[in-house]
Amino acid sequence: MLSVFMPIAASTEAVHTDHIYFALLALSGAIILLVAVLILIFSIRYRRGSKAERGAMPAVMSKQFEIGWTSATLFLALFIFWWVSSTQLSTLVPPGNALEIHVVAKQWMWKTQHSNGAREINELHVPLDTPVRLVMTSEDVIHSFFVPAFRMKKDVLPGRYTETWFRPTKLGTFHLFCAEYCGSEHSRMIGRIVVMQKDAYAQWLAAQPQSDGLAKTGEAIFRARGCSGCHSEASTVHAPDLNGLYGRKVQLADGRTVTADEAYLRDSMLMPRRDVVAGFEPIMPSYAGILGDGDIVSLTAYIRSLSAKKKDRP
Ligand code: HEC
Ligand SMILES: [Cu+2]
Repeated sequence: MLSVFMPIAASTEAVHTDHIYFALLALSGAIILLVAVLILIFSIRYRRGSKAERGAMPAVMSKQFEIGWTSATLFLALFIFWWVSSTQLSTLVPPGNALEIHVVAKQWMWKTQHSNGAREINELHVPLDTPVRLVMTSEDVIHSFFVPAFRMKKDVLPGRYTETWFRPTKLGTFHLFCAEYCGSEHSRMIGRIVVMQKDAYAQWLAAQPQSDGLAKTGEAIFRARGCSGCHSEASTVHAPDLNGLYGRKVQLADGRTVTADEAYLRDSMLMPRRDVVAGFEPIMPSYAGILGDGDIVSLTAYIRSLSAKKKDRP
């Protein structure tokens, strides 16, 4: 029934958003109805010439009554605030196991890239029931990634990375629109999201021509930002070898042992003083404010790929 009025709801977020939407609609409807009915009753009861009582307020309209309904509405408003903001905030924090997809918008197309490097234009294939995290940026002007079936809209900005995520709950093909006016062909900046069964997605992904993946981008940043100056085998600086680092246990100078996961790699780049590796001087500069989120994602993929290569070696 609802699908007559609303686009199909094809993600967990869409269902939550619709609950809020219909609850607010029902609440506003009830208030409008109450006010309209009271207006009607009063305008009949107190019409000119009627004999209705027009003296002081009846005793039920006491101070307690005023305080009661004022605080009841206050708490209702606070509840709505809590409900909506907790739902909205959850879109900011993707689950840790989310599939990562890079999106680049430009006049006038969407370019998407999967973690193995497979690229698509104006299309995005994703597996069912899997959290998908989008890391997005623009090559020119502001665009906005809008998928009505997921109730998802996020601006895509030049020179900055924005992130969002969704968990598709229905198989099928869904519209992707640009929701920020971005030039003469804005209205034609349309794509589609194809939600597939997990195994069908795996097959589809394996069949795509490989191209430069995140790791490759990360490698370029690794050189451009001077990481390789210290961390390469040829370097004269005493810095740890990053080959095989990912997933390994690392002994730190202060005696702790940590596992080199994504968070550790990220902290190593942004706060190198916090986890100094045993046997090394804390000479690595902090890259906070220098590396964007997307750079860190690519560098992490690159460091991860160094582990993979190591394993492949005979
Ligand atoms: C000036 C030399 C220097 C530069 C430049 C440098 N590093 Fe480091 N890096 C070090 C040293 C020395 C350590 C070990 C001490 C520590 O943990 O701070 C280290 C530690 C690390 C670690 C933890 C290694 C482990 O075995 O646990 C990572 C990851 C890392 N660096 C990545 C990077 C990345 C990525 C860049 C570029 C964005 C970079 N480094 C730039 C010198 C450098
Ligand atoms: Cu656009």
